[in-house]
Amino acid sequence: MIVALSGGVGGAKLVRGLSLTEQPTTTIVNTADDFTHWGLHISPDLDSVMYALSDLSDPVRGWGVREESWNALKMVEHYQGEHWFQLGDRDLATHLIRTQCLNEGQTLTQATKRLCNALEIQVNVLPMSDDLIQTQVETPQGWLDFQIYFVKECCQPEVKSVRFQNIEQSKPTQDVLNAIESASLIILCPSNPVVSLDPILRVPGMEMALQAASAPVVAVSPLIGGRAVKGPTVEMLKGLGFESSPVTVASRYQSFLNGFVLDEQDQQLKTEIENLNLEVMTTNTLMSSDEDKKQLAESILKAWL
Ligand code: FO1
Repeated sequence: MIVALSGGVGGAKLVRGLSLTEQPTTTIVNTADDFTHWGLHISPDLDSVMYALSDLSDPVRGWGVREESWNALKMVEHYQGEHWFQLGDRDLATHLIRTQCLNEGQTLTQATKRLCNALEIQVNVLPMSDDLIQTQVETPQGWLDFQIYFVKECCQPEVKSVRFQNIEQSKPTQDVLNAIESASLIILCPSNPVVSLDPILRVPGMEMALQAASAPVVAVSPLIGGRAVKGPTVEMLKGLGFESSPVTVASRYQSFLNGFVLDEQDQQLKTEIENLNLEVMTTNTLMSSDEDKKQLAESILKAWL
């Protein structure tokens, strides 16, 4: 079993690549971006992973469902309701069913299973925790809930620090711990290290589980030639006082990491990362097409499985 730790859009691409190799895969997904909107429980990263795996993702936006219509959103706007977060009509059904499951007393893991079964997804998609954990970002305007910072404020405010509300009281699910224990390879997807992978790693017990895992643990760089493919990774690392470099990312994971995948554009950093006692592979990590996604997944499996 391959286990992939993933955030939203970028991570979901590699999870899709893994699914195309037909190796049995479990993905553990960040849920600290979750929030309540229009009374519904939205899990943006679970949504992105589910839509990528069921081939429903909108290829331009990267999030949400393709061939979407926006009638509900227009009607909400007509009522002068909150319309800064764009929920399309097809996407809305996901949040309605998820919220209904949760209101009936199901866990987020059970609700996710129900959605994934209906979408005929073969990958086992697991929320990192069934407890509610919420990312907040400290900016010059004060602490902002993550989606306010990310969507409403378009990632414009400077990031001074980040916190994950309720994380100390949370725990990983038994499904997550079992997956890590029985994995034959664990992959950290090229997701934002600050707000996508860090919440997964900071759930109490997660780093210990990774250190104890018998499988090799490898991370894919979220940076290519000094830039993130999408999202505010560079700005966040800099705002927190780190150098925005794959070396920073590899160092963060060093206590449990065995290997690192570096984009070929960053070849010059290979020795520096090898000096962290990591086995480094350089390859194309930009995943534009399904072919790229599968190719990256296959090279990782070839090197470490
Ligand atoms: N991202 C946006 O930039 N604007 C949106 O209006 C938006 C709506 C949205 C609805 C459902 C969903 O699952 C995701 C959505 N996203 C939107 C993406 C998402 O909020 C972020 O990409 C992640 O939270 C960061 O990983």
